[in-house]
Amino acid sequence: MTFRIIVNSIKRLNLNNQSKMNKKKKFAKIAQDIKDIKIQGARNVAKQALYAYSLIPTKQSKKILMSLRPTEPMLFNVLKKVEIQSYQEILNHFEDAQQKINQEVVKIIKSQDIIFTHCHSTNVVNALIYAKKQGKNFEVYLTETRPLFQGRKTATELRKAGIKTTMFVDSALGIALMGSQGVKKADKIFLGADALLNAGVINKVGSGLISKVAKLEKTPLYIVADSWKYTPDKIKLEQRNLKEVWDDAPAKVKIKNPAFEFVPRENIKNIVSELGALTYSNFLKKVKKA
Ligand code: RUB
Repeated sequence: MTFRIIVNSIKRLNLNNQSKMNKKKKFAKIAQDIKDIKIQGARNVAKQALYAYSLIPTKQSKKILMSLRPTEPMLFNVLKKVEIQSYQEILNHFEDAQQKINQEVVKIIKSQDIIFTHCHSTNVVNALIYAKKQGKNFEVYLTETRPLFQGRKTATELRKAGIKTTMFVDSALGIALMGSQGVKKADKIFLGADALLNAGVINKVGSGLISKVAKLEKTPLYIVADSWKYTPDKIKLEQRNLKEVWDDAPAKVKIKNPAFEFVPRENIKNIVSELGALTYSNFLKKVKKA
């Protein structure tokens, strides 16, 4: 759905008095920010969409919110759960799940580890900050994550927490993962997830290549993610605005801007969720029961 269609759909929402107008404005702002990736990351998108839905809890508003980010099953799951769970219960889930994830991640990190991450994942960043607070001494390598530079957000948050942080341009990820030019090779990889599927995971573009290098190098790859990102359904991979890549590109230069990439389950050591740090098949068994 393009933004014009979102705005027109919002106009049709049947609201009349002043307080309803304010809610409508807030709703429109959140919907636009999700669409424009000003609100980024699966967890933040789902949380903000839930808040927007609480402002205007109608079928039409749900339809708008569901259309904003096709690669985010947590968004769909939360908007379905809101029919059977209260707003507060769902919010509590986000916090409880993060705390359980933190407990698992702290067990995985060993002293002096170099941990590689990519893009910005709230589940990953929060867990790393928790590990640091628990006295774990480790270093993080991360990528810039072009074209939107989410790596800068990750680096800023990690440094604020006093974590030793080194940023690499995206195309230097081989140097960070394999070690060369005086750079020590990363010991572990922590990636977030947008979607946890039966065959593997979807995360920021680059994650598929990172997982292949991880396999070659025998570097354990952990997916750190809330289990509410699971879906048995087929998920569409978002293609983003080409202007993000090159605003004034010469005519006829073809540009591709895929936002996400598939990571096959064979390349993943564990899914670290609130259900525990589990192999892929054990995670699927548990999540299907849950
Ligand atoms: C963000 C991204 C993150 C996941 C998980 O992509 O790929 O790794 O969404 O994030 P974008 P979280 O910035 O394009 O949305 O752990 O915050 O749910």
